[in-house]
Amino acid sequence: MEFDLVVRDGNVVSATEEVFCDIGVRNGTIAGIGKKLPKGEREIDAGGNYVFPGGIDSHTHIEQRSSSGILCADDFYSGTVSAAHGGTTTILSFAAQHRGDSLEKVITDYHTRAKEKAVIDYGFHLIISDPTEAVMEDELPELIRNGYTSFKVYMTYDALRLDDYQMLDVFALARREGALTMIHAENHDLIRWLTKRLLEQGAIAPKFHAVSHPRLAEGEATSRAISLAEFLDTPCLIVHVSSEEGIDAIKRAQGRGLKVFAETCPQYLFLTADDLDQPDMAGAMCCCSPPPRDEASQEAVWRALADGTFQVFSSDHAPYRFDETGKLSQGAEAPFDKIANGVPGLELRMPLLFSEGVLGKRIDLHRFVELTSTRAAKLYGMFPRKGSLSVGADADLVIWDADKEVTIAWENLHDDVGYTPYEGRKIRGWPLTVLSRGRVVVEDGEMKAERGSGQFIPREKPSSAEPLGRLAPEAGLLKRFGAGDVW
Ligand code: DUC
Ligand code: ZN
Ligand code: ZN
Repeated sequence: MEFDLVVRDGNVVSATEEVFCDIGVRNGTIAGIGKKLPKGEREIDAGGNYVFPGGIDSHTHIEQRSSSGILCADDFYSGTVSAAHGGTTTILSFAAQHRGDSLEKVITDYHTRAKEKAVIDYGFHLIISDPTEAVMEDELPELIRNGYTSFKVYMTYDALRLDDYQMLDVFALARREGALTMIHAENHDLIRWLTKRLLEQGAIAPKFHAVSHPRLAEGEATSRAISLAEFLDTPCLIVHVSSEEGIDAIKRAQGRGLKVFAETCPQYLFLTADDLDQPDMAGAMCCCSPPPRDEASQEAVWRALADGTFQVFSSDHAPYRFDETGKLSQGAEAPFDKIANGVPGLELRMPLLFSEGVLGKRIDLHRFVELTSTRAAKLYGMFPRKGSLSVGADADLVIWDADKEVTIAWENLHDDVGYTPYEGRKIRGWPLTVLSRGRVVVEDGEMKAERGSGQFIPREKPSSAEPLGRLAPEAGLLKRFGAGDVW
């Protein structure tokens, strides 16, 4: 038979097209797209439902140990099972360097964690917190060449942050090696200054986390990061943008033609600072950085999703249980600055955006696909293998029931976190069947894939990371004045 599997009669939607047709799969890849394809060894009737490319969640923290030693609640089994139930077929997770770590060891450890457990495909971004000579001269360039073509740096957190000088070093390396730098942009000293004053007056409850990370801290750091990247003529991607201040800085840069990309996440559309104001520390469950803001910020984020300022919508799934292993590791009444930062969301990422974004008429279906899958594949060097409904692409498909009504309840989700910030919210639309490389991973709400059946995806150097060729004017001046290149 020509096909191992035919997904028949789907309303097939890509980032640009919508066609009622069949998709034929052979050896895990898409081998035919058309009407009335010949019978396959296995047939799945899509019944006129949408068929999307499998979701790509390009910002997840799985089985990651934080700099203060707290382990995320999800390992690569529960994390990928949960992702798959929500329509995601590829995750990019962080392999986090803590100071003193060699990158080679970090990567080896994360591979060991993921290999035996993942049920869907995965890749790793590095987190660089210690740009030593060995890291910058040898380890990072080598890893970039081996398929780890993006990394994240932090401008805040004592144990992770890089100063501007180090950021310049990192940007210079990214430019030279063709990697994409992801940036956590918040002004460290503004947060530190405010935190000290809040704690001094006894304002320690979780809600003060939202006060201690002001929007201006995000706006300022975003502008600064963009300036440093522009100076070195290297693209960058600002992660988890939450505020109009951040969005404005990004828009200004994009308006000047710079390659500045940006990501936002469900918590900035569906939560506000008021969700941190709950009795008995419960607000800790919604503490993340940057924090959720207010309704005007939510509107600004929706607008920036619709107008293309954001290219990716990821979960920033950073799962910590509401107990002493996670959120309350520093005690049941710990001050806000000692609460592990992060919220869960990888299973609900696509359903939330579909329900409120597509059905709420804020974005169209193509933008939904672009934001949840296709653009991440392009930005991070996986396209067209991932994020594409084309012959030769991996058969990562989601058959999506647009009418299914769901009342969100953690007990129906598949992560190991113990709560969801979206409990009780009513949404419409949920995946019916999820296929990864032609394998049925989820069917009728049941997990069908084996532990360890997900594959590591080495990534190409992405065109997103190619410099514009616009070095700062001082480069020309330097040449004219007769000195050697310092870039
Ligand atoms: N940054 C992240 O990317 N995730 C969780 C917390 C943080 O600060
Ligand atoms: Zn971050
Ligand atoms: Zn994150």
